[in-house]
Amino acid sequence: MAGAVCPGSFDPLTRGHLFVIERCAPRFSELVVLVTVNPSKSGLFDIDERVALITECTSHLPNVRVDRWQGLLVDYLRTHELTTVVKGLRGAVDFEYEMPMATMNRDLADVETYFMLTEPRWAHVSSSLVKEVARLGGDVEAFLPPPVFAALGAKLAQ
Ligand code: COD
Repeated sequence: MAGAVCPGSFDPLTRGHLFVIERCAPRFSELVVLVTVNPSKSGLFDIDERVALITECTSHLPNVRVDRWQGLLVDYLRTHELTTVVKGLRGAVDFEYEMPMATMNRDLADVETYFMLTEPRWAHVSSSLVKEVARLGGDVEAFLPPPVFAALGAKLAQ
C-alpha cells in the first residue's frame, strides 16, 4: 500500500494519537506524522518541540517520518505525491468534525481519508483536556507517552 499522512496539532502528542500512529504505520509503506502549523493559534509547545517529541515517541516505528506544514493539508499531499490521510476517531463528535474536512479534501485534491477507531480507554483523551488537567494539578501520566509527560511537567514548571 502507498504512503499516508496523519495530520494534527499534536500539542502535545497523547497516547490516543500514538495508538492511531502505531496501528496505521504497518498498514502503509510510509506514514508521515504531519504537525500542521496554525499561525493564529499559539500552542503550549512550539512546532520544533512537538516534532521532536513525536520523533522520539515513534522511533520504534521504522516507516514513520515526522514533518511540519503550514497551509492547506492537500497542498502537502500534492507536493509529496500522496493521496491518503489517516485520522483517529474518538466518537460521534469527532466524526461530525472530521466528515466535512474529509469531503472537502476529496473535492479539492481527490484525497481520501481513512478513519481509525481509537481504543476505548483513549476515547476521552485530548491534548487540550490533558493540558487543562495538568495545569490544575491533576495526574496525567497515564495519558501521555513518557517523554511527553516529562516535557509537559518541565513546561508547566517554567
Ligand atoms: N484517540 C484517537 N485519535 C485522536 C485522539 C485520541 N485520544 N485525540 C485526537 N485524535 C485524532 C483527532 O481526531 C484528529 O484526527 C487527530 O488525532 C489530530 O488531533 P489534534 O487535536 O492533535 O489535531 P486537530 O484536530 O487540531 O488537527 C486538525 C488539522 C490540523 C488536521 C486540520 O485542521 C487541518 O487539516 N489543518 C490544515 C489546514 C487545512 O487544510 N484546512 C482545511 C481542512 S479541509
